[in-house]
Amino acid sequence: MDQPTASVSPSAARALGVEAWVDAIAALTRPDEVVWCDGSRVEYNRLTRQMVDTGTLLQVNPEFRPSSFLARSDPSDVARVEARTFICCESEDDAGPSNNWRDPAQMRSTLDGLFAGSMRGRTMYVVPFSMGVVGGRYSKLGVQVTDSPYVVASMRTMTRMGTDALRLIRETNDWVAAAHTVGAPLIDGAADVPWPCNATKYISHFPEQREIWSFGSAYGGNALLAKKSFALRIASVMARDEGWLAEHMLIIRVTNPRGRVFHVAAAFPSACGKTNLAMLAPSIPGWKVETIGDDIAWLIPGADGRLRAINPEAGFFGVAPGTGAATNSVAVDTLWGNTIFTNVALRDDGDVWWEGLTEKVPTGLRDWRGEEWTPESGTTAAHPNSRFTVPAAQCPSIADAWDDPEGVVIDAIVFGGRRATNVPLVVEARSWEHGVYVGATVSSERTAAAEGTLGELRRDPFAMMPFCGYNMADHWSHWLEVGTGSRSAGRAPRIFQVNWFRKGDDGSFLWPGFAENSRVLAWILDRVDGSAAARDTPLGWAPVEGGPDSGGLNTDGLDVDESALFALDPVAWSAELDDTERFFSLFGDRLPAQLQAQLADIRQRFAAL
Ligand code: SAT
Ligand code: MN
Repeated sequence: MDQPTASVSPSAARALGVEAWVDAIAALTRPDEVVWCDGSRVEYNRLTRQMVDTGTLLQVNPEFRPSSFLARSDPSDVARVEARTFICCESEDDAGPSNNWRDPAQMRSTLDGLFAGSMRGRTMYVVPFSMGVVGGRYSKLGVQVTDSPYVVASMRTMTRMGTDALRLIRETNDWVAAAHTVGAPLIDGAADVPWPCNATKYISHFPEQREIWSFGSAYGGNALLAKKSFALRIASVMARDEGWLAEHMLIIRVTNPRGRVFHVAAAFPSACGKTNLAMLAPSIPGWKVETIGDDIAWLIPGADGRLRAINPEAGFFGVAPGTGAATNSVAVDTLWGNTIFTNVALRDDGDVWWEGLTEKVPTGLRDWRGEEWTPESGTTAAHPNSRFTVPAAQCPSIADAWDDPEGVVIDAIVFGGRRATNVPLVVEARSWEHGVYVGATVSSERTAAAEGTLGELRRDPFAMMPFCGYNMADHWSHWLEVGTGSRSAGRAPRIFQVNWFRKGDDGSFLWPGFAENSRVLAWILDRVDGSAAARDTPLGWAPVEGGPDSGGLNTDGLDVDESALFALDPVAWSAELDDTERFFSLFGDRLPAQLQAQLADIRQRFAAL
């Protein structure tokens, strides 16, 4: 290793190029060795073999799934830690009330202390990558350093990583810097553990410097910094500054029975079925859904006023439990090999298993901690936030255009949450402003994707609450500008709200969901196409009653209670709108006046019922 230039801070060294930055991080963290990753298959094979040797990975029986592995995390490191996720911009107001703000200078000094010597006894890997195809017009570059080979292997699946990206990084010196350590130095030859991490965690973002510093975790969004940290938190700030949108959205291509092709972007909070919708196998004849992305969309207004979208990722980091032949057979078929599973259960034949994969629970299971497990154990075999990491290109429903650097033109935007009450199956927003209001008021029951109390109702505007790198109210203003400003030329996509999760009085789901969601998609796209009928409701345009013969929602052959699915209880809604008003008030004078006006308009519509 070259001797680094004395005491140049990594942030200052960045201006001198990636080598200088890497040297400065190495000088701070003092790894035994620095390895520049080339992103090759050979390198991936070497790393995974090495992790099998050290016990970080178990090889899944290759007869069932070639080149696939199981990682068992430390039981304290199983999900994103939102309380330890920080936005460090100069002004606290710019982070807004929905982020944990820290003073950048203070955070840097805390991190300097924590990172000092944090990689001793370990190898520091340098991971150059591109979000979006290398060299693509809308793509962005990044470099992550990490002392976790598990993170390196995962990043190879989730991004375009390696030599081609590095060449552009050197050429342009325009890249996002991401420093990651598990925070577990091996001092004096101390023995390692399969999943090193630290009880102290900091997932820190410096949006103004386009920098990420993550300490103490190796799990998902805490550690795969290209994902939520870069492609959402940092990218949302780049997007604000440059006039585009970085969103927590899946992207699909849908063909209707008449052969017309549409593209849909849809935002749902983590673990609310984005991957399932992205890989939907329609239950109704003549419709076809192809996958472009399952988690993140970068939306860019084109010169023609239309929004184009790319999926900046190269893989899926999907929730395993609940993924089975009946719910998402496309995902099951995607996982035939080249997959890293984390915190799922292991069968005695060496294959993996999780709740919902098969109806019948196999015998001889070990749970996600490696303990013997039976259904009587009183726990789940797979952790509720257990994941698969798999190349997107392996998905049988992947669209040809999924990696088109020009992106696809978006026809409809969908917002959804997990709501047992109040929110109808589907409505169409009356206008772009109303659609932004719909996005801003998404609320959802808490899932296992982040730490916290399951089921608790929380606001999750645009499904971006944990992921917006700046003031959420400014994000709403930015959306208003993108869709109604001069560049949009009145050609912005239509906006819809859906809720697959409404329950009846007996507590059971009112809508079957999964493949049947294609019926809702069909109504949405028939609206875009001009062929579906709708009635005005206080919340927007809802399908007319009377089913497909009247141009309404196709529920043929389904046993569903449409009136319950679309019921609007004025008393419950009055309370919900009061809650929205309280929520809006958190944002003070940053709240765009148009959203306050939408709220007043909806109140009036309920009053007039
Ligand atoms: O852990 S991740 O943030 O990557 C997954 C998620 O919560 O959506
Ligand atoms: Mn997500």
